[in-house]
Amino acid sequence: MPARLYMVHGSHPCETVIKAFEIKGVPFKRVELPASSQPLVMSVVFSGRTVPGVKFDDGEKVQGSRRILRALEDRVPTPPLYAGPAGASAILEAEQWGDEVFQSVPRRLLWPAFTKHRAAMHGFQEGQSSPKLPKPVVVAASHLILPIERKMNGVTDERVRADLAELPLMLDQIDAYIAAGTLNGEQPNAADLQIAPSIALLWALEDVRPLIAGRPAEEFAFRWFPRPVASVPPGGLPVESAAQAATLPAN
Ligand SMILES: N[C@@H](CCC(=O)N[C@@H](CS)C(=O)NCC(=O)O)C(=O)O
Repeated sequence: MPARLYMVHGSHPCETVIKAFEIKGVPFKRVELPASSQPLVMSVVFSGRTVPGVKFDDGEKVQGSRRILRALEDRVPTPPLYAGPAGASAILEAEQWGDEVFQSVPRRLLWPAFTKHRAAMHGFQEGQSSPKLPKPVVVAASHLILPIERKMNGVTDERVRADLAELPLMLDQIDAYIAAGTLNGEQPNAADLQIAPSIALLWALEDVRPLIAGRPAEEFAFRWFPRPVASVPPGGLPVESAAQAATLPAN
């Protein structure tokens, strides 16, 4: 029995793990959970609430994108995910930042953006293994899903404004990792796999896309991952917070 990846379609840390499986050449089967059901299912099958989680062929269960990448590296050391000119400690530090700081930002912005554009949720089903639900069903289901996701991800108006204000600095941080060679080397490392899918999901938010456009971070995001086919139209997020923060004079 190949490894089983418990995932939600479109989840960016799940994309991290899928790409790592592909790079390592390890066969795996996807167990796709319906969006917002994962706290319930994952708490029963694993110990925590979140996807991704993997049941390896030897029976070991590992939950969390960083832990899963480590487990893959232990099982299949080549090609290495923690080696490269930048050195392992720089890769580990960037990977940790990508997981603990940056990864939550697209999650906190996606759901409020959908609140204004519920029908846009329909396009995000593209590529899922189960049949796509019709648009009116998706819009009806959004009234159940959006409040759950907002609560699950700690979305508040203040937090959204703060995320948008901090986003240009976070993108600067990514551009600096790229300039230093920590990200975007010849072969993808664990930090590349952690950070690129978060930028890709942010790029799917048309309110946020202009903040990313033309940066080294944009080209980097789509070097190993495809551009999202679905997007959320502008107007759902108070992007003027980000614009104001970007034009504040440095002191
Ligand atoms: N940082 C962790 C957590 C991942 C995470 O928060 N996943 C979201 C989906 S993108 C989730 O399952 N959320 C459910 C919840 O917070 O209960 C990782 O990289 O594995």
